[in-house]
Amino acid sequence: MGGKLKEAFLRMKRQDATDLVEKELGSGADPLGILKQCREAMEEVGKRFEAGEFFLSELIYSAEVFKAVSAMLKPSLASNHDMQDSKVAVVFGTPRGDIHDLGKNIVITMMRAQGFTVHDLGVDVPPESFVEKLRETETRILALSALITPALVSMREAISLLVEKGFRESTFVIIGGGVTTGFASKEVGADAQTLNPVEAIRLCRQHIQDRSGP
Ligand code: B12
Repeated sequence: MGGKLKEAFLRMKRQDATDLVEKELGSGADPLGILKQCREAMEEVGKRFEAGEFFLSELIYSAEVFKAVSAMLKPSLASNHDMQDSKVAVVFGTPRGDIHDLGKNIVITMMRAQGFTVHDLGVDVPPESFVEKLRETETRILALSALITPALVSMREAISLLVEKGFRESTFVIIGGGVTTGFASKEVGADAQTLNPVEAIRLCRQHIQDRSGP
């Protein structure tokens, strides 16, 4: 299906994309595999935008195709859980200046399906709001999503504010989103980085287990 699904994204054919996904899900395909293909298709949309072959309208419409597909994937992603873990709470958001949220919303769906409590602050979130939410909810994990390069600076600002307000030691900071890398993670002062939602869930759970001791 890979080629056909990518083609549907690149030609902005929402109906074709949802028909393909419906068929795949019906035949028992792995929803994470389908998600991976959608992400790759969106990357190609981004490349064509960068190359001047696509315009903002194509970015917007591809997001609509992605939203339609992710609405179909969500029930299977949400039932794809191994254990319910109500001990894990996370403050999540896209930092100041960045309004991308498709990937963030997928990760949140999957975390909630695992029983995590997720405080979703949305997009374009100022550093103060992250700190305030961590304080108010006594949450010890901060998850930040970034898709544009300037948002890495906003991530660093948010983490610097954690340091300033005395929350850094007690907070595990995990970052993700297309523009992040392991190198960027070190640069902004985060503890972990991944693009894989399953790995993100594992890292958060691991952190809580390590903190609570044997
Ligand atoms: C769709 C899209 C849009 C949509 C967003 C809609 C929405 N509601 O999110 C719209 C049209 C609004 C948009 C706007 C813009 N965009 Co845009 N956009 C994209 C595009 C094509 C796809 C992004 C996407 O949703 N991918 C699919 C999701 C599922 O992938 P993901 O977010 O990476 O998430 C996965 C993982 O990263 C992970 N994950 C995500 N978050 C987190 C968080 C944590 C903690 C963890 C652990 C994991 C995790 O989980 C997901 C699972 O697969 C990308 C291309 C690309 N290469 O990404 C460009 C792209 C991100 N956009 C870009 C640009 C330039 C813009 C604009 C500035 C364009 C403009 N001239 O106005 C504006 C920015 C506005 C702003 N201030 O933010 C550039 C950024 C370049 C850069 N490095 O700075 C890109 C890379 C395109 C390009 N190649 O030029 N965009």
